[in-house]
Amino acid sequence: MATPSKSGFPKLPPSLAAERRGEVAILTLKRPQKRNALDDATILGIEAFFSTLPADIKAAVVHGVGEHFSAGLDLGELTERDVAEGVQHSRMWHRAFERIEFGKVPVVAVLHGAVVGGGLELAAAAHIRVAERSAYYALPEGSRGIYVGGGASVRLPRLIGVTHMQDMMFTGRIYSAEEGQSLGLSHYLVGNGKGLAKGIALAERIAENAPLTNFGIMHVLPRIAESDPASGYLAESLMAAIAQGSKDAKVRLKDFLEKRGKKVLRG
Ligand code: 1HE
Repeated sequence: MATPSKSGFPKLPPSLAAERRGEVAILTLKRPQKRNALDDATILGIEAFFSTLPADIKAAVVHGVGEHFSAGLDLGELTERDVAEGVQHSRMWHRAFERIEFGKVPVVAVLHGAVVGGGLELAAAAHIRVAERSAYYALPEGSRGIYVGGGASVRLPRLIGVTHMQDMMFTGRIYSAEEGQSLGLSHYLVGNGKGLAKGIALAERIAENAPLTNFGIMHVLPRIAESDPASGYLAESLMAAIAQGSKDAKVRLKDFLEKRGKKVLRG
């Protein structure tokens, strides 16, 4: 694992850059000359970044520079791997993207242009997705004679259902940003060039929540949703009791009752 530098972020490959904005960490895919294709160094850099976030970071944003979010797996590296090496390679992607989904902080992905193959797998590992109107989604693995390997078979059916994913893989279907929004690929749809500001604003909003609440939303909620109902209800009760007992909850509830907390008014 890379050692954190003075900025608090680990040393990253040239395809990635990290910066902080207050309590929000921003990871930039910056290999536009290759359409932000994800080579091994980039995947390991993503893993290092999300594994070593400074303790005071409360949310993160991932986005890409250039015309596209990401063209997916770096096909140039997919040379003569044998089956065993292929499994290890896919497991490396799983490890890295698990650091996003089940890491330290909620992650917002900002999408534009091509969000394809492994790029869509990266986006699917984030908790919130903001898409600009230029975004489009595809799983070209079928036509390349390969298979998804970065977690899509688990994460995409949760978002769009098995049959839409089958359609994407069988037929190479491309979904537009608008279609992606109605299918559930993105949570927010914004104009071109507006995604990063929206993503940062959302991350700042998320960072305001009590850390234990965000922990519950990230780590407990998805497990409950996929468990049998009885264990789900039990896990939910445990999480609710833990959060309620925290100092944060006491302060925030008191703030509301004493008219200092924000109301839930329509914006
Ligand atoms: C790449 C890659 C890449 C571009 N690996 N080098 N992903 C794909 O099947 C998508 C492949 N890419 C494309 O369809 C197009 O590049 C785009 C539609 C994304 C962009 O088109 P365009 O016209 O802007 O760029 P370009 O001219 O195609 O590409 C510019 C350069 O980036 C060019 O290299 P150059 O040295 O000739 O300048 C391309 O070769 C290079 N490039 N995409 C390597 N993907 C864990 S399993 C996940 C499995 C997958 O992700 S499969 C999906 C792979």
